[in-house]
Formats: sequence, C-alpha cells, structure tokens
Amino acid sequence: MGDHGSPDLGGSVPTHCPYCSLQCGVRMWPAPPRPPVVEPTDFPTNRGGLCAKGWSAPELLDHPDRLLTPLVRTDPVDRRSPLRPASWDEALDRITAAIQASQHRYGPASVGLFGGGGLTNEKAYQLGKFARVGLRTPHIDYNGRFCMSSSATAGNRAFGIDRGLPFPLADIADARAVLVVGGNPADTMPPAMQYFDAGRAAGAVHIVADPRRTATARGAGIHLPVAPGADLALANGLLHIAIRAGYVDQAYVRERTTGFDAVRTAVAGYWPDRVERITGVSEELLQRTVQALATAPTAMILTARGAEQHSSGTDTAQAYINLALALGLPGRPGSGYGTITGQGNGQGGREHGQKADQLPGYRRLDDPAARAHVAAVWGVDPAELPGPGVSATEMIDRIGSPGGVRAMLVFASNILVSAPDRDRVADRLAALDFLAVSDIFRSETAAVADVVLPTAQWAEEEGTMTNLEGRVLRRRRVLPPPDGVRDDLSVLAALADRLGRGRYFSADPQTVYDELRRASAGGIADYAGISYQRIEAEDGVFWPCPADDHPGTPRLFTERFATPDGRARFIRVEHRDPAELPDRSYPYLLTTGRIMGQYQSGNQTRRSPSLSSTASDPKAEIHPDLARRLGIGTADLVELTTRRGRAVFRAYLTEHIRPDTIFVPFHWGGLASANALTDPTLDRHSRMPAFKVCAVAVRRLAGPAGAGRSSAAPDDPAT
Ligand SMILES: Nc1nc2c(c(=O)[nH]1)N[C@H]1C(S)=C(S)[C@@H](COP(=O)(O)OP(=O)(O)OC[C@H]3O[C@@H](n4cnc5c(=O)[nH]c(N)nc54)[C@H](O)[C@@H]3O)O[C@H]1N2
Ligand SMILES: Nc1nc2c(c(=O)[nH]1)N[C@H]1C(S)=C(S)[C@@H](COP(=O)(O)OP(=O)(O)OC[C@H]3O[C@@H](n4cnc5c(=O)[nH]c(N)nc54)[C@H](O)[C@@H]3O)O[C@H]1N2
Ligand code: SF4
Ligand SMILES: [Mo]
Repeated sequence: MGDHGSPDLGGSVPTHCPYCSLQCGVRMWPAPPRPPVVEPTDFPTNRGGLCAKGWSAPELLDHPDRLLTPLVRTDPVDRRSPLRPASWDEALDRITAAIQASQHRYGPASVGLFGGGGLTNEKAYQLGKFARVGLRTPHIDYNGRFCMSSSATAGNRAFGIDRGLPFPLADIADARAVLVVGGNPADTMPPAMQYFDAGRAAGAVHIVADPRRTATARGAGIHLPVAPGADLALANGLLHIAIRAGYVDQAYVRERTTGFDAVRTAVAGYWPDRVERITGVSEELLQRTVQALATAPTAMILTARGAEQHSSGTDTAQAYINLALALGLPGRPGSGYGTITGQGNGQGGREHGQKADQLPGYRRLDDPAARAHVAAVWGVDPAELPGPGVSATEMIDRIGSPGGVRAMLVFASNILVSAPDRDRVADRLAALDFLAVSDIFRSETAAVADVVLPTAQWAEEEGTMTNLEGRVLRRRRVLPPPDGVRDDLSVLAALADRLGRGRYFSADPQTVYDELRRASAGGIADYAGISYQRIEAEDGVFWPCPADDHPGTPRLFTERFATPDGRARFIRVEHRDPAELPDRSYPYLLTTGRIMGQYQSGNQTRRSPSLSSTASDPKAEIHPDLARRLGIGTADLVELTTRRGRAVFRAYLTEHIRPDTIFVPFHWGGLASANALTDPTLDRHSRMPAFKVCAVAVRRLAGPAGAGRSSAAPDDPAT
C-alpha cells in the first residue's frame, strides 16, 4: 500500500524508529507539536506496535546533552587537556593533518575506520568507499563484527547468501513449531511478538533455548535451560535424535543439499545422555523438541546472539542450519532457518563495504571481478584498491603494533563500552596517535578522543535502512539538524576534499544511494532495482532486486539456494568447550546481553528521561540458591571478577536463571561495565568475540543501602 499503510498522513512524515532491526514504522510532524513525538504506523513489522525505546526516541532530538559543535583538545598534542568547542574548519583540519602525518610517516594503512550497523546504507557504503578511495587503507571494520558476523558466515557457507530472515517476519505466525536459540525478542523486539503470539494462538509449539527463563521462554511451551556455550552440542543432539527417529526428509536432502553423510557421521556420537551432560537439557526435553519440530506441518529455527556470540558461534549457527536442512525446512512456506538481526541497519550495514573484506553488494574484496566492477563505478583503477583488512577486535588489539593502526576515526559505535575486554581497549585507544569520534552525544569513546564531531540524528536525515527481513526502507528527514550540526556524509565529503579526493564523494544521500545501486548491481545483495520512489510506494522492497521491473524477493530459496550448484551445504561441526570454563578461582559462568529499557552501549537510551525511570540501575541476575551460598541478598552490591577485570552491579535474585550462571547487561560503562569482564577470544571463522560466556567470581560488596547508583555518569571516561 505504501506510506506505512496510511492513506492520510495528516501533514506527518512516515519514517522509522532509529534503534533495532525491526525498524518499526512511525510518523512524525515537521512543525510543532513540540517536543517532537512519534506515532506508530501500520508498517508490516510493527503493525501499530512500538516498544518503550521507540516511543522515547524523540526525547533525544532536543536533549540538552546533544553535541552542537565540534570539540578539540585545547592542547593538540595532549589528550589529557580538556576538550573545547571548535569550528568545523578547525576540527576537520586537525583530522586531516593527523591523517596526513600518520600516512606520511607510517603509510596509508596506519589510518583505520570503525563504523556501525546503525548507519544508513548510504553512510555505510560511503565509509567503505572512503577507506578504499579516500584513505587507501585496508583498515576498516565495524560493530556488526560483534553482532551478526557468526550467523552471516554460517549462512554464506550453507546457503551462499547471508540474509538474516530469508522470509518476511510475518511468516513466523504461519510456523506450527518454532525453536528460538539464544534470542529474547520479548525484550529485544517486543512488537515482533505479535507474530509469535498469533502462531501460538493457532496452535503452534514454541521452544526457547536460553540459560535464563526469559519473558520469551515463559511465553513459549518448552524452555531448554541450556548451559552458556553448549548450543552446538544441543543442535547436534537434536539432529542425532531426529535421524534415529526417522525424521530426516530424505527427498529434500537428496534433491536440495550436499554433504549430509559427513554430518550424519559427526552427530552419531551425540547420544542424548552425553548431550544432557554437556547442555544441562534433559533427554525428555530433547525428545519433545525434536518431535515438535519434525511433526509440525511447518517449522522454523531461529538463532540470535545467545547462540552466536561465542568462540564457536559460526559452527553453532551451522549446526542449527544442519538441523533445519535435515528436516527439509529452508525454502518451504512458513518454515526455514533465520538469524534475528540486531541493529537498525545491521543487515544493510553488512552488505555494502564497511566490513574489512567486503565491497558493495556483498562482493568480496579479494575477487578480481568484484574489484573491477566496483572500481569502474568509483572511477578508479582496480589496482588502487587495497586488500582485505582485519576484524574489529583485531584492529583495536593491534593498535600501535607494526602494521597496525595509529590514527582512527570512529563513526557510530561506542567501543569503549561495547567491545570485549574494556581495559585492553582503553589501553589500546590510549596508544593511538590520534582518535576522532563522530556521535550525537559525548560517549565514553568520544570522551577520550582528540576530536569529536557532532552528527545529525535519524529524524534529521534522508537515507535507507535494510531491516531484519532484508526489506530496504526509507529513513526520512522530518526536522533539520540543530544549527552547527552536520551529517556523516557531509563530513566524509569534506575530509575527502581536504585529502585531494573530493571529486569521488557526494554529500547528497540520493546521489550516494544511486551510486550504491550501481555498485551493488550483479552482486549478491543487489539493490539495482530499488529506488527511493519504489520504497515509499511499496512499504519497502526486499533485496535482491536486480531491475526496476523486478518485484524484489521476500522469500529466498523456494527453488534453489545461492550456491553455484543451487544446493544447500551441510557442514560437519563439532562441540568444543568455551575458551574459559569455571575453575576454583572463577567458579561460575558469566553471560551478558540486553534488557528491554536500554539500547546497546546506552549512549542514547541512558539519556532518555522516560527510560531511565525504569531501567537506570545495572543489575546482575543471580539464582537465589547461589546468592544464599555467597551471602548475597536482594539489591546488595556485588563485585564480579574475571581474568580481565572487575565490575560492580546490584544483585537481582531470580529463579529464572541457571544456578551456575550470572547474567549482566552491557549497557553501561564505568564501574558497571560488562565488557570489563568479557573474553575477547575470537571465533576462528567470523572473528566474533565470546561475549556470551566466560568464567567469573562473585562476592558481596555492600548491602542495598551501601551505595547510590553503581553506574558512572554517561560521559565518564571509563578507566
Ligand atoms: N532492548 C534492547 N533491544 C535490542 C538491543 C538492545 O541493546 N536493547 N539491541 C539490538 C541488537 S544490536 C541485537 S544484536 C539484538 C539482540 O537480541 P537478542 O539476541 O534477543 O539479545 P541478547 O540479550 O543479547 O541475547 C539473547 C539471549 O541469549 C541468552 N544467552 C546468553 N548466553 C547464551 C548461550 O550461551 N546460549 C543460549 N542459547 N542463550 C544464551 C541470554 O540470556 C539472552 O536472553 O537486540 C536488538 N534489540
Ligand atoms: N558484553 C557484551 N557486549 C556486546 C554485546 C553483548 O551482547 N554483550 N553485543 C554486541 C552487539 S550485538 C552490538 S550490535 C554492539 C553495539 O555496540 P555499539 O556499537 O557501541 O552500539 P551503540 O550504543 O548503538 O553505538 C552507536 C553510537 O553511535 C551513535 N550514533 C547513532 N546514530 C549515529 C549516526 O548516524 N552517526 C554517528 N556518527 N553516530 C551515531 C550513538 O549515539 C552511539 O554512541 O555491542 C556489542 N557488545
Ligand atoms: S522494537 Fe526496535 S524498531 Fe521497534 S520501537 Fe522498539 S527499538 Fe524501535
Ligand atoms: Mo547487535
């Protein structure tokens, strides 16, 4: 229908919530009412729903903390000197001088870019191009490496394509059995629950695997209380049972896949009693899960960060794809495997070149044909394009070492809060010769930068986002940015200009987008046929969409997979223990994740008055049995210690967690930083850090009245 299903917008502009990958449709008014407000629209992902974060997003548009001018150090060579307001010319000149000095002395690769999955397609694309054409550096990566990289790698290996959900979100309502592994959409994407609820109302069985009995698990029929890091063993165990019970879809396996025999051999050793020992999930629950998935007329398996953010995250996602393939699910109506993408543009942000090894259209930087195509669109010699760089964690870890980055520009990520092993990150950022950060607010990372650039927010810019379904949609400008604030596209164009590369860079979103369409044409993520006009008229268009008259592709794999032979690939994977297991010094398992009322590093949502009334206190979830053994009472302050660092949280006693596991949210910096604790061990395929499991010690620090808030103020530099 277009325009988010509303024929009469009453002077309002349809756009989307800035936060998660659901990209709920909203409308806003360009003129007063002041302060700005949003109303949900009838967009296909939210159909009139909105979560607390979406409702509160306009509060940040005219927030008093908003950065309104660039900031620079009073003493340019002393990062401990205070930040002071500066003109755009001065700030951009400082960045340019730092880039030139570093590249002159250490070569082009000494400058690195760090991007984000919240950036529009236009900005993500331009950042990738700025690295390769503006700076000629291989060093670019982004926070999606912390988010979607494991499932993306698994999807590419099995299906030849990485589109989070290969079907529309609404198909979830048609599945008569759904297994969610390590996802808590009831808290992380509340409006999506309407599709789960509709499925259950129609008789579907839902199963949730999570060390916590989350809101999502409580709503489901079956909860599998899996040990952190044991999801691969769980999947192989389920497949073992399915094979022995004769549930394998033999015709599907024969006609649509390759490699099943090796997987069958591998899972033969995953006897239910062994799997019960590794996972903590009883044999009875394993049997019920297999039966539900295998006997339902339609079934889906969905993974999210709980399964994927591990040093074996790629293989774990692979194991669930193997299970889905054996049951013949991918490509069938109301069925399939999907990964639930996280950030607002987590999908588009991983397609157009801000990843170390990637060119637009999901092309590979090491593929000569891809280089030739993109170089021609960019008007440069393919030989000029640098090769692949290193992943986000490695780029940070190697700062200052030979071949590593010495000057870094960060757009749309707060790595001092969200990257693993915070103290190491702080140490490496301090070792940089130069750091620039573009943000809306002074984040923990911005607070340690040499130059800070204020940027426009969602409702102040034009562009496109690609949601969790692969649906490309329009972000619309409703208001102008405050005086003195620019957007990232104009910053990149201005920097390119100063570096003598200005002719390659436009600051106009539609010009950049039309170039992205040409650069993506013929690639896996083909946007060639998706114009701004079509997106608005059709409430979004699903990629791939190679031509103006192509309808777009809401459902993938109905006829063939995106592999050369059209078949999906089974890949043999084996359980490995997490890099860190509990021992005498660190006797428990720590896992981390999200709460409903905060978003990511919290740099935005911690500032929202309405959200902070409900979600301002960082809490560690602890089982009452464990708490009793450790003498911890409700609301006591507890100190968590791992091999990397310590952090302080308020104890929240709950029976909804395994007694051997502690959960903390990662939305805070300072004292309550989850990432002061986390393990930076990387997945060997995806380079994803092990955010979801490490060994931890816990002790009581003080009683409930013992201290005020345990979190630091939003812009306290973490030390
Ligand atoms: N409120 C809110 N919503 C968000 C976000 C936010 O920050 N706040 N962020 C957005 C983004 S970027 C993302 S990526 C998504 C993430 O969305 P989710 O994946 O739903 O969120 P998480 O809380 O990271 O992890 C989900 C669950 O994994 C469980 N878990 C932990 N370890 C394990 C394990 O080893 N195995 C299993 N099976 N489960 C485990 C946790 O207990 C948690 O309930 O949310 C998006 N939506
Ligand atoms: N322990 C632990 N750590 C985790 C995770 C976990 O589950 N556990 N999850 C990981 C995951 S899945 C993710 S996605 C990452 C997210 O971690 P971050 O990348 O740190 O996430 P955000 O807080 O969204 O950071 C985005 C920043 O960009 C700013 N911003 C917003 N829009 C724009 C824009 O258009 N331009 C610019 N220049 N800035 C903008 C925001 O104010 C904010 O400061 O965290 C990861 N870290
Ligand atoms: S579910 Fe996601 S997109 Fe929808 S309102 Fe909440 S944060 Fe925004
Ligand atoms: Mo994410």
